Amino acid sequence: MTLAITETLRKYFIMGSQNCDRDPIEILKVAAAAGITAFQFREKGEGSLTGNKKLELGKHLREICCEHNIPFIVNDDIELVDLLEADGVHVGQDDQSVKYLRKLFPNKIIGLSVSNASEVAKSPISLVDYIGAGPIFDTGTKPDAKTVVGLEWIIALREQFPKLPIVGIGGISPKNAATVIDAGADGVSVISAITKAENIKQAVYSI
Ligand code: 3NM
Repeated sequence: MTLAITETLRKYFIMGSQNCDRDPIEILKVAAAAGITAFQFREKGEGSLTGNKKLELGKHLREICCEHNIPFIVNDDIELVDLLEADGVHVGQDDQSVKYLRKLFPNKIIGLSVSNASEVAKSPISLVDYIGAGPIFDTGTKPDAKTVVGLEWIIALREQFPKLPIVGIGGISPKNAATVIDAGADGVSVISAITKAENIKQAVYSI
């Protein structure tokens, strides 16, 4: 059964090997069995794999998502989208343009990060399937994260786009995930809340 995109966003786990002090394959296996609703392969930044090693890890992670019927989304890397037959691609403001991606992938999920009103103004929002809004809270995971936008950013986006699928990102944990949903997001994206959790299963249940 295929979930609606809003349901797909509810527990959206993002990970690359650089986020893990355990085997990423084992982390994803536990998270997938525990009920994440989407996965993004984000092999990016300091310590990340490249080339064949990146591809090989991607293949393992893709396979786990197939087994659990979880959408597999690739961060930014178009070549990998094709090679791994990903369900979608997520880009930031400085990555490939959404217009180009939509031409390339008419039927895949396309997600775009937006952190402020001027980014929204210059983005072709009607071409994306969802937007990632953040950083909602302080995050130690992305060194170049933009200024914290708070729950107000979710509230503002929801007001401007009543029907647009929105997922919050940045510093989201079991302690604050409900506030992000209450503010109007369809779901939460997390990295460290799962990769660094002592009990991954519990973390997935609680976000
Ligand atoms: N993008 P954690 S914040 C990948 O604001 C990413 O667009 C962000 O990691 C944005 O869940 C972020 O560990 C890091 O805080 C999220």
